[in-house]
Amino acid sequence: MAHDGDGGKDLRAMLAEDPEAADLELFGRKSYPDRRGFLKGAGLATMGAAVGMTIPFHRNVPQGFIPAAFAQGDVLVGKDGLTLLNDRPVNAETPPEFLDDAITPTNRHFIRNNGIVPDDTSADSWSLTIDGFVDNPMTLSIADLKSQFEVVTMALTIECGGNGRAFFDPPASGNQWTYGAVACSEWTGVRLKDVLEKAGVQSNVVYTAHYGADAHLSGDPEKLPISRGMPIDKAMTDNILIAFQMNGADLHVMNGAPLRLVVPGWPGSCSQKWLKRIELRDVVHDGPKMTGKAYRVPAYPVSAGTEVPTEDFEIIERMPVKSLVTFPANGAESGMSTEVRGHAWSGDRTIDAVDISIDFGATWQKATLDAPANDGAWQNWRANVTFPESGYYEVWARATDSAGVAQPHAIDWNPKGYLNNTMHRVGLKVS
Ligand SMILES: Nc1nc2c(c(=O)[nH]1)N[C@H]1C(S)=C(S)[C@@H](COP(=O)(O)O)O[C@H]1N2
Ligand SMILES: [Mo]
Repeated sequence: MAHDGDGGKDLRAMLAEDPEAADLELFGRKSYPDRRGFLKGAGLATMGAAVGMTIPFHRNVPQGFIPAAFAQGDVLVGKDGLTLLNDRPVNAETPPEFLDDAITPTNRHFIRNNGIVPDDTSADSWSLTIDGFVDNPMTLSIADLKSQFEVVTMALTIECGGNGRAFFDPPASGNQWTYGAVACSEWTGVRLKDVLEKAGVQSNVVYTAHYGADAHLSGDPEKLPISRGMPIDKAMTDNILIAFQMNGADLHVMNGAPLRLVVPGWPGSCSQKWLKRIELRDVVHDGPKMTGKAYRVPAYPVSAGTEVPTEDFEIIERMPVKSLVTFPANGAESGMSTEVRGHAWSGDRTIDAVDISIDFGATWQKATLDAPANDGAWQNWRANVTFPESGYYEVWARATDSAGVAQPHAIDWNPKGYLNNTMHRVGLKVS
């Protein structure tokens, strides 16, 4: 351990040598309750986003340093109440009771990063390139997007393909999302379709390919953390945005500032953040997280734990019918009657009904269901339930979509734990 001349300890040298040991010795466990190692090796933008402002002396920040701001309060400035699942890359989900708003506020929108947030996310110098099989390849600034295309605002649901992975048995590797890798914020931007039409989609195009500015975890500039795409027919639908605002303000840096795709109803991974380039391809895109077992499921039901050959996997397209109870919270105490409420959604479809049970599925009552704010938004629902006597109850919610498909009690297992749309159950202590 390095010491300075008069016997005091040289913080910078200690941190350079062994950040975790230094942090422990200097600040002790009590100063940083659950934050040990948080942001270890994180990029500057992650640090800046975490403390909520730029760090002028960032060049002096030792590798592995934990900003003192993390001693108290939230890990991520501009986010509130999120559960941190991983710090490198940053992944955080929102407990269901914090998703109670009809439109998800930015501070409650989950974060799913595969790589390291880009350092430079300034909107003024940002550019988006449209190329590949197009008649007019284009590079556009955000100002160009605003001036050349109609600007629209839509409420759009983004759900990670792995939401609910925590409940697979045998367990599936990856972030152990429970319920909260889903959100429906209001996004402002231009329609992807309008931009692609201006670029002139050639007749051989079958798929889009999306590229962002985030770096691979390895730091290798040749590697991309994620680059996904979608069939061109999907890309030409009206409710896919290239968004530069979220809930009426700039995007949060963790949610893709200053520019991202928002593709409602399909796995969140289609919604490329820090969007720099869209390429139109004459083959199904094969970027990182398009192939192998990533965002792919066996083409047929398999029993739990089965080894499935990679060639039997297919790309996940629309997300299945699902609902969430956002009030009351699981484990809450309740009076003899209460309002129960939440949201329901189904990729590329609407919700026809949400049914509620307080007797473990023996009987069901219909919830009042709102229409979606627009195509691609989740639907809010509410019901008043009355309990016959005091005791422990579970509120179950089951959504049925416009194709008549209802949420199951249990779903087929798949190797990577995608598409878990089992009914949400909330336990209540009623008296
Ligand atoms: N550039 C880039 N875009 C990305 C990702 C990423 O790691 N890098 N993660 C994707 C995944 S897997 C999901 S679920 C959504 C999550 O969006 P959010 O972090 O704004 O909630 O972003 C997608 N877009
Ligand atoms: Mo995701």
